[in-house]
Amino acid sequence: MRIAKRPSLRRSQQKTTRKSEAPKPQSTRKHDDLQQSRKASEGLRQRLKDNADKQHLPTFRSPTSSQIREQVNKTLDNTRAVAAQTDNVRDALKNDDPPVTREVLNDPSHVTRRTVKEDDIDDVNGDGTIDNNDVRAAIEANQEPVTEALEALPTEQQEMYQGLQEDVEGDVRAELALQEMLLEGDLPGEASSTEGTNLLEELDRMSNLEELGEGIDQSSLVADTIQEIHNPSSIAQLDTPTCAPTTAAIYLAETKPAEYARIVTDLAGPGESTLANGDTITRQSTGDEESRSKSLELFAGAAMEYADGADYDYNNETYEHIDGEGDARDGDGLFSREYDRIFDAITGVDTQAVTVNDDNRSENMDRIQETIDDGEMVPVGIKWGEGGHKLLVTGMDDEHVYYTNPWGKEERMEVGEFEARLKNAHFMPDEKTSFMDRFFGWLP
Ligand SMILES: [Ca+2]
Ligand SMILES: [Ca+2]
Ligand SMILES: [Ca+2]
Ligand SMILES: [Ca+2]
Repeated sequence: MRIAKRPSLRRSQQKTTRKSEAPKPQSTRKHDDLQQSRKASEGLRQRLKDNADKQHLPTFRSPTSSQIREQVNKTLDNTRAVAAQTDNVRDALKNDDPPVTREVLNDPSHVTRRTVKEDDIDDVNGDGTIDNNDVRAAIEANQEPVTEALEALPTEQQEMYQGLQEDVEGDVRAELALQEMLLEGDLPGEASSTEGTNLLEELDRMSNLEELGEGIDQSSLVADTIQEIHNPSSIAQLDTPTCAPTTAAIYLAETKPAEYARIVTDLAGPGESTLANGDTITRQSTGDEESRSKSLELFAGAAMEYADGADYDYNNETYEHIDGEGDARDGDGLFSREYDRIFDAITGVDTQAVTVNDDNRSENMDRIQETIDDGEMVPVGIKWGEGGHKLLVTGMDDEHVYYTNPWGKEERMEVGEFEARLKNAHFMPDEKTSFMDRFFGWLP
């Protein structure tokens, strides 16, 4: 039996979220209402037609007039719906409410959760409940194909894999994630780190670090990193004000998994890592009260310290940016220009931070769409409640914008509301940006 066909700890859909393959929403109530009203109006038309047939009268004078009538009704309905929606969004924005059209599409368990739920795995053993026994059943079913896949690798790589297997043993979710990365061809993986190493080599280096920073458990670090790279949508800031570096972590884990593993390994061991642009980031103290993964805690702290610049000392436990006078600045997140700094550093190119206002709003929506169509993801800042929130846009169609929320969820929002909330966006370099764009917009 082979269950690998049905991915268990589901890999993020963000790579494939495109117009034609948009994931299904959890709630389809709106859609159902629409279907019902469509059915109702079809029923009405049929009754009119039946009556007309009985009386030998034409239903509508000509196909043209019926088409016009239908079109007019449809347009009116749409206009009313859009107006109602716009009012809701306008009220929400005015009252500092969170997004009203937001829908959670996939909510994988955070890697430190240790247990699974419906969004992670199916009822593999068929006992009617979703729990770790299903993960064990999936692992068992994968044994044979895993052995086959391993035999196809050079001995050195087989040994690296076995070393990782020993590290994660007992953490069933990490065990399954490791298996699936092998079966899906993510291991050994492309040489995507700036050092030219692949994912297997970097995980192996992590697994064999001789000295680690205080409070870092090697096996947990390996297990967390494997699960995060296996499904970057599970990377979650939890209750910390770190949406910006967490979004950067998701971007890296998705686009250059070996690089994410390399940076985390550097930070966990030596305590310093040189990024793609040549700058160095430094490990911050770890051990916050939240149960963030150790990998994210390391990455986010170092990224924050780098992004807030030399004028601020970032505290990874209180999440404060302390100035030269010893005072914490207002707001614990990052400015858009600070996100630009870390995004430039991890991509190794001069990305463009664009501040969105009413004059360039629709132009930037087009640009996001074009970037998505080119297969790129777009980090954006949007108004969320009283403040802002960083997200990674992964898809867009006529009705919805799809994104990974650094709360560890894949979500979508209606295009109109997303557009109204958009504050800034970060694009790969081209000629369109202006210097001033880099200095506005604030995000916690
Ligand atoms: Ca079960
Ligand atoms: Ca700093
Ligand atoms: Ca610091
Ligand atoms: Ca830049």
